[in-house]
Amino acid sequence: MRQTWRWFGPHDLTSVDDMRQAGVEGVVSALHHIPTGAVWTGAEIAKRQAELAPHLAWEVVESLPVSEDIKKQKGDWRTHIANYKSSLENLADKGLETICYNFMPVLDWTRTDLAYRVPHGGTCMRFDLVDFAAFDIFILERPAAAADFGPELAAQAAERFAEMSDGRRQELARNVTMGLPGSTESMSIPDVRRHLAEYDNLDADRLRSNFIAFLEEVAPTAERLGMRLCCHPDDPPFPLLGLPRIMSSAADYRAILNAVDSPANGMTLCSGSLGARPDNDLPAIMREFGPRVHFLHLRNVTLEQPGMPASFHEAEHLGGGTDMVALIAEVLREEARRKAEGRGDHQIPMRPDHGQDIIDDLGRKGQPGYPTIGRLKGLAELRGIMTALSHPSVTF
Ligand code: DNO
Ligand code: MN
Repeated sequence: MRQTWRWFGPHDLTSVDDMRQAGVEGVVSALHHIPTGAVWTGAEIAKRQAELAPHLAWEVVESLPVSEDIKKQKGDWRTHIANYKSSLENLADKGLETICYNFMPVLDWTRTDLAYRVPHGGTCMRFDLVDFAAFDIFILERPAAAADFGPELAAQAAERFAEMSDGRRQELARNVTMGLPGSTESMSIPDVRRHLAEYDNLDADRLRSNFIAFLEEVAPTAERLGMRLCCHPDDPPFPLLGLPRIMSSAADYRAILNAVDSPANGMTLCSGSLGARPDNDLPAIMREFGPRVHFLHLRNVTLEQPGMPASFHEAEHLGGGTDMVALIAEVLREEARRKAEGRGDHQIPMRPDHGQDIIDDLGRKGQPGYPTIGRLKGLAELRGIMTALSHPSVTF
């Protein structure tokens, strides 16, 4: 596994030296300042590379975002697909081959709390189902929300909302609508309503066929350029706000990877996102999709009640519900197979995904989920497992 780290650019609170001291081998980054749908030029790509040189290199793109127009096949979607291909050409030209993206309508990740206190005194991000229902029913006032949650949850949400201070209501709205890729800005409630209205007649089947149409266009380009596209799962992996979600389970990935059967059409295995659903068996998913797993996000979540959807919080990397040792063992098995086949991409890039805020992270206002010390701890723990399982006395 190649040990990588997400870096948001020169304004990131983690410096290049911090990454080097954490033992990072390669960097995951994106050009967040370029509007979604526009072309990433060679000059802009080279600038980010220069910001890391000479000590580190940009090795994985996360994310090259897919526009809402492409997801809906509306407006400028054809231009956006052509631009996506141009961006791929420009990235390949600069040596970048692994491209992560997601296909979630409107929002990227969704949490109700960005600094939930855990017993050791640190904080983490959390998704509270009752708070989320309160947001949906009483703040967003989405007409179908109460019925979607059912009477019991809707009643709990009403009680919770009545007890909430104005400050907490505002904070909740800000947190839920913050999941824009690479940004710390929230969407306004009217903006969210406008976006949702656009999906009124767009169900999961239609979203899936739009996704396949996108891949049929871009995967051949990526394959020709020797690139690996890898779709990040829905986070959390269940429908929210009445929007369809189509990359939440092994069955979802099976459908998409089979529909466009190219090595360039692959998966970002995010154990934290998929792990928020009890029927996702992460080691089994790694075993099934191994040859098409091009990037790994390793983190863990604790489900707070049985069933799905459920509240959850982001656990320490080796805590939570996913057996990280079993998952890493599957990754190492896959890497050994690739090596035996002589595949050039036998080393899969991994990054410690979100971390808890601990020690000097507390009180620093960085990108939510991306603290320096919390991730450094996660990386160190994951590296320990990788090192132990890669020891010559262990064979696969
Ligand atoms: C959550 C994070 C995501 C991810 C994007 C990729 O698990 O890894 O926010 O960065 O969804 O497109
Ligand atoms: Mn992830």
